Amino acid sequence: MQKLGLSNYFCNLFRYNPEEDKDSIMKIGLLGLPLAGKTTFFNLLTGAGVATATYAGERDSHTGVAKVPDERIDFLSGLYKPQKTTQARIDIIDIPGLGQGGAAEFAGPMQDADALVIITRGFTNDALGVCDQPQPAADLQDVLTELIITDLNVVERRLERLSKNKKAGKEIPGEQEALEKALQALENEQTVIGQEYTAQQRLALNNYGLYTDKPMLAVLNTSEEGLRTKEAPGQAELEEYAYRHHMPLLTVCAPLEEEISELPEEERGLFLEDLGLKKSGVARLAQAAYAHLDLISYFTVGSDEVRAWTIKRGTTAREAAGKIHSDIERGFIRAEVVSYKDMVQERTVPKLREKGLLRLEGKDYIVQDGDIMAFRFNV
Ligand SMILES: Nc1nc2c(ncn2[C@@H]2O[C@H](COP(=O)(O)OP(=O)(O)OP(=O)(O)O)[C@@H](O)[C@H]2O)c(=O)[nH]1
Ligand SMILES: [Mg+2]
Repeated sequence: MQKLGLSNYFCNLFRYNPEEDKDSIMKIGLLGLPLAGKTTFFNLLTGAGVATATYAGERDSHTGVAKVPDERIDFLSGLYKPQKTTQARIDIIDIPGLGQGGAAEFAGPMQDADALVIITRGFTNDALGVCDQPQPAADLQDVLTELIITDLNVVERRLERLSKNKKAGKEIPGEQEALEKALQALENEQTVIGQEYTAQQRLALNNYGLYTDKPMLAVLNTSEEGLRTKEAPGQAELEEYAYRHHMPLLTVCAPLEEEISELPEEERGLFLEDLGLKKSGVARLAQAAYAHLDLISYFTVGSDEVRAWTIKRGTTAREAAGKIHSDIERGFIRAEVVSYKDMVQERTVPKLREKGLLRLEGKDYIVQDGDIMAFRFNV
C-alpha cells in the first residue's frame, strides 16, 4: 500500500507525472472586437509581455499560463516550507480580434477552451485612433451574435449529416433532440448553454465544443477614471446586458493593472487599494471563473510540495485522486482529510489527530473547498 502525504507527516511518497495532468488544466479563451485590449489583459493575467497591437490586424493567437492566487496556499506553504509550491493554473488563450473571418477563423484555439471571456472596450485612445465613445454592451452583443451565427452553421450542417447517418444506423442517443433544441435556441438568438438538456443530450452536445455552449464571462476594459468612479461610459448598460445573459462581469483597467503587477509584491496592494480594487486582475478573474464554473480547490501538502488542485464541486474523493494520477484513482483505498479552517486553527498533525479532526474518508466522500487531502492507494 502506498500513501500520499498527510499521515506520514506530509511526506509525499508518490511522484506524479506532470505530463498526465496537462489535459485537466482549465483553459480560458479571451475574445472580443479588435483593439478591445485583449492582449493587454492577457499580459496582465500571464505576465507574458506579448507586444500589444498598434493596429488591428494581428492574426496570431497566444497561449500563456495564469497562476491562480490563493491565500490558503500561501498559508500552507508558510507552514510546510516545501521545496516547491504549485498554485492552480489556468491556460489563457489570447484570440485575435473577431474580424471579417468571423469566429470560425479561430475554431482551433476556441474549441479547446472550457470558458470564454469576452473583453469589451470601455476606453478611448486617440493615439490609436480609437476615439468613438465606448459602447461595451453593443460590442458584447456583436461578439455573441458572431458566436451564435458560427454555432448555427455547425448545428445545421450536423443535423443534415445526421439524417444521412440515421439511415446508416450510426446514431448517437439523444443527439438529434439535443441538436434540435440547440438549433431552436440559436435561431432565437439565444445561447446553447442557456437551455435545459437531459443527461444523454448533454453528453451528445459535449462532442461539439459549440462556442455558445461554453460558460462566458464579460470584462469591461475601462480607463483609470472609469475604474475609480465605477461609472465608465456604457458601464450601466453593460452591467444590465451581462446580468440578463447570466454572465459575471469584471471591470479592469488592463494597462494600468499590468503596470501594477510588475511592481514588487509588497507595493502592489497599496496601488490596487488606491484604485478601489481589493485584488489583482488575475485573482478577480479566477474568483469569478471558479464561481461561474462551479470549481473548487483541494490541497496536497508535504515537505517536497504544497499544491492546489482544481476540481468541479461535487467531485468524489476517488475522482479527486485521479486528478493527481490515474493509478491513485484506480487503487484508491482511503483519503485522509483535514479541513482548511481546522488546519489554520491547530497547525500540526498530532493536534489534529488528538482532536479527531484528521478524518478518514471513503471513495464516495464529496470533497469540500479547501480540503487538505492525502490518499492511501494500492497499485
Ligand atoms: N487608453 C487605454 N488604452 C488601452 C487600454 N487597454 C488597451 N489599450 C491600448 O490599446 C491598444 C490595443 O490593445 P491590445 O491589447 O493589443 O488590443 P487587442 O484587443 O489585443 O487588439 P487586437 O488583437 O488587434 O484585436 C494597445 O496599444 C493598448 O495599450 C485601456 O484600458 N486604456
Ligand atoms: Mg491582440
